[in-house]
Amino acid sequence: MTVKNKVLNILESKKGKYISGQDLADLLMVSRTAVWKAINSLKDEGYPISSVPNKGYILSPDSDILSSEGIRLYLKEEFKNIPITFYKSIESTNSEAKLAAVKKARHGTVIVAEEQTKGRGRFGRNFFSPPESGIYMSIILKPNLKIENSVLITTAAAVAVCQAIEKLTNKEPKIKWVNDIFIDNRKVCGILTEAVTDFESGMMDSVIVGIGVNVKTEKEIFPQELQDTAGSVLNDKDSSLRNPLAGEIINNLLTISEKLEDREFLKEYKERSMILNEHILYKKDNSWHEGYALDIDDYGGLVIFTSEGEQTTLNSGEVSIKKK
Ligand code: BT5
Repeated sequence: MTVKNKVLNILESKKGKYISGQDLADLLMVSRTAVWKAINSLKDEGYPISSVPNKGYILSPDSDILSSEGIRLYLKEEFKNIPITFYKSIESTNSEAKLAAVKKARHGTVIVAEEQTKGRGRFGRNFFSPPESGIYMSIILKPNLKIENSVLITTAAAVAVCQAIEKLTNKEPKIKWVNDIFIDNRKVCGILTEAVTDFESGMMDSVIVGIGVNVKTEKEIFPQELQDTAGSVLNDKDSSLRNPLAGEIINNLLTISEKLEDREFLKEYKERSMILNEHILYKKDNSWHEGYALDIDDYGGLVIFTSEGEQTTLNSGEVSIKKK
């Protein structure tokens, strides 16, 4: 870790409290000049750090700058050393993570960005990813599962995000099968799971779980076509939730992924489902059909009772609740 990252680590952990340059230098076993250089470089990057004579340095309590060190602070002890790479701006963290996975990145590797210029949704759609408002990250998992289990990972990630939001806010997120998270009937998070497969064995070599959360995106910022459907976890543009929320999502996902096969999380998924026991519209073979959402099966598939009176299971696709 560079001196700059070490200084940031300490300032983040003491956010809103002073620490003297001498104490920083002693803690890190570097010179005061090295500390001073690191502080200046952090200030240049936009960190709201003030220096007050006789008191030292302080990172503003409102600081909400997303960073690898900021996130790492909130990781559980067993995950503290996962590789986290932060980008100020990137086309897509999932595309970057795919490249890293091919180069044998380890389980738990995280790619996170302040902004995406080509954020991706499913089926070639876009995910709007403006700066200073959301979390856009991809986590590489090595789950040792067959390819047919990939939906299971999306469902696990949805539970991980809901648990994190519930822990850190008073919100009650709901899941719209399979990959969307809603608060107050607005989409606040989308998940895109992509697998790098070993064709010989039929096993997933790596799975890239891409998670985009609108943490405090203001309504006016969303493009016109999303204004009626997209929302944010918080309505407070001054909140400083991004590092803790990202950390908690990673903690939950890595914990759940250790025991994916026991499928414990599916119970939680069902409890938070917006569509179970509802009349729905679902897309199959490129056209919309009516049905009733009965259950989520052991692979994360949606079990539907069709309007023709038959039972069928969807493993991917689109659903919406039928307006009464
Ligand atoms: C998703 O697809 O919702 C998956 C989004 C995954 C984004 C993450 S961010 C980190 C990682 N890197 C990436 O490049 N992607 C992942 P889908 O279910 O297909 O939904 C896409 C649709 O949601 C769009 O067609 C819009 O209608 C809507 N949408 C786009 N941006 C949105 C946003 N920020 N908030 C709410 N809805 C949005």
